[in-house]
Amino acid sequence: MNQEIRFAKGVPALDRILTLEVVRVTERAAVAAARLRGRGDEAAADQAAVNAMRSELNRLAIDGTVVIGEGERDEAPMLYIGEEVGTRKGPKVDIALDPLEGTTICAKNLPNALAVVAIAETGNLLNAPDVYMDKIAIGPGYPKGVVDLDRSPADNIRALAAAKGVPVGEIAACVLDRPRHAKLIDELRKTDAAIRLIGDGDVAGVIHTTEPEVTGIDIYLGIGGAPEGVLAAAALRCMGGQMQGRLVISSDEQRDRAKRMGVADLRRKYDLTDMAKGDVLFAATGVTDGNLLSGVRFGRRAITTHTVVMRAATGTVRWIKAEHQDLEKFDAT
Ligand code: VTB
Repeated sequence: MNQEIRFAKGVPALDRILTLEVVRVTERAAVAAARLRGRGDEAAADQAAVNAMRSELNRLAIDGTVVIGEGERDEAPMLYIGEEVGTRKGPKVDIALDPLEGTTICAKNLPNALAVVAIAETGNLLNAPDVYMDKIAIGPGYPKGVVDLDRSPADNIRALAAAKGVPVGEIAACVLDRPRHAKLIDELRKTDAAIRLIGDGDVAGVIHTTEPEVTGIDIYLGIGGAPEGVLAAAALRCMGGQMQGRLVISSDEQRDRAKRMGVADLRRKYDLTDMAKGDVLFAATGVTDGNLLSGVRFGRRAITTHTVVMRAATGTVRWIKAEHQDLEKFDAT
């Protein structure tokens, strides 16, 4: 699969060893966040995850630049956009990350909080500003273009049901539970589709479309963060599926920010490869229990983590359940 990516320059695009090394980065962030699950303190959990992810990233043999991170340099002291990470002895890569995707989920100990990282060759990840993005995503196995951001939600649901060969009432859509989605939810309900309303965590929401038999989700729709859109696109590039996104710019300040980050056409409809091109690695470790990944377990003798790690060039998806018996490694910086 995807031979043209793998051998584009006669050598594998990304070092395959990285595929396994990157697991430690999300594992460590997830463990740090999980220690603060259910404490009602979003900021503390996020900070713990950021610290842990950063120190582990700096051990990776990469010459990395954060392109999707914790924010712009003046607002985020660590893992800000433009921060250079890794040992600097290794391939030049761009990194999209979210040490704790779903800070509120973690603070409330609800399902599907994740620690997430995506790595691609320099220039291959969309440098999305921290604004909203309108998104639509489905899993693999459907004809290209079966759904489209520019069609009505009802048309999309009907087309998806027809392609899946099921009645519309058996299609389930995942939507962020926000007042801005009142009209979308109303239109979806009129089609008879089932809606799963989620509080946060649309990276997980998009990923869930790739395994509808396990997650019960066929399609993700609605407006969430643009950085989360790029992370989700990186995951779908590896797992298969279709996704489109369009920035939602609601102020002059946001427009200027987007322009500064190199977005020429603010109304552009991005597809998967516009958001994550070439070879891409993606890893996510469960912080809280979720539909595809279990959360971190603190046992008497070991800490158990559950991670999915995958690579676009080969389409290999690995589910790694790790038992960490050397508990001190999680305390060292
Ligand atoms: C979503 C959600 C994230 O931001 O992208 C959301 O998936 C969008 O922002 O987990 P609003 O909360 O303003 O709707 C998160 O909640 C993360 O911040």
